[in-house]
Amino acid sequence: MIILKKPFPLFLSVLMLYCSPPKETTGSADSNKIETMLKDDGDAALPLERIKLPEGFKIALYAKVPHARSMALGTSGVVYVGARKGETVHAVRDNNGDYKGDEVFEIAKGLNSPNGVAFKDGDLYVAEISRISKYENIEKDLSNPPTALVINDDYPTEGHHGWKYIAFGPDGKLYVPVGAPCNICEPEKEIYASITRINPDGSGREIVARGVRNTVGFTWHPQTGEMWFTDNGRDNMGDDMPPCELNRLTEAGQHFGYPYCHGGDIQDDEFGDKFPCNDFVKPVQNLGAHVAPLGAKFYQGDMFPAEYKNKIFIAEHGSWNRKAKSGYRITMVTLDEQGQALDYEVFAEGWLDHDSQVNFGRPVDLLELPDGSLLVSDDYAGVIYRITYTG
Ligand SMILES: [Ca+2]
Repeated sequence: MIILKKPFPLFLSVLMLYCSPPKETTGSADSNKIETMLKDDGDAALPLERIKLPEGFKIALYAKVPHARSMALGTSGVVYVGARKGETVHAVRDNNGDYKGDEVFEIAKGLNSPNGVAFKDGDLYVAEISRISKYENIEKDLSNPPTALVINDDYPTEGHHGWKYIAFGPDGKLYVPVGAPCNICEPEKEIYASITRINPDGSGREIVARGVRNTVGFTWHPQTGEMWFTDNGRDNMGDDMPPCELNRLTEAGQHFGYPYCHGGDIQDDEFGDKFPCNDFVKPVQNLGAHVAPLGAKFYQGDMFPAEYKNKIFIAEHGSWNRKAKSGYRITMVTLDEQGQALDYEVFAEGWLDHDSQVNFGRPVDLLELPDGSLLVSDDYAGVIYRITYTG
């Protein structure tokens, strides 16, 4: 596809010759800003017209951020962005309120898969593979970020499922998952395949969920305060087995089945004989096999039509080893008053072209802005999108 760029108006070009040069906005020796590259025609760099949304919704680019993974919102509207493959945590600032990021800052560099970011009381928390750090009073000066304070460096060091999503719960504790260090195995230490929580100072670690293969996205129900999380199903049981999962934690210490049982009633072909599936908490909703569900958020805003409120949106990053790719989309699950799933449907798709099997992006995390629009990070394209409803 040929992308036509708008010609730069001649009179502006001439004008610029006689004005002082534009202020430096790209990275330089004394700056931690990177080039954001968002221009009026910036959306043309990606084929956003291929993304199908329900009628009345629109998608646009919000920012370009290398390896954009988990997102957290600061008090002043700054969006913090973690990275799994990169080594840098970024912050995006929209200076003029037009819902496009104007400046992207490198907040912390040289980290070990800093996938997780969380924000609380003015401080930024970053999770690497085995370490949680805090950047105090981060918004005082994004161009001169503070030194990291390590609050906990006692998490396992395995890279396999070691990258972390983190978030603060309504109890004020920081929730930190620990994936299984394998595709399928019965780990010796109880911390693997769990979700833990710690105090904001890193102390008091306890396990709150077990039997979780690899959750890379969780949130809390706005009314019940219960934790909901996605889980990525195991590989090598076929293209359509087992399903990935959307789960709900109603009591600390619950076990969600891994490695014995998948999707509520599928016994694992290696470990399934050890315990019956009924010993474990079943998913609220089985998701597609290999779709790789990551970020999950209940929609709380007023921008989208009323029927979207309290639905849970899920970013499906997409399969990596399925014959025909699956996922690469945003789905949503409709729930009844008791939190039972009524429907699992596609909200946004088109990052993957099913005919050619080529994808131009992979959704990772979701973040609702105060105006009710929804940000979507994409670590494949290295961007953040913003979805709005305009009717
Ligand atoms: Ca802006």
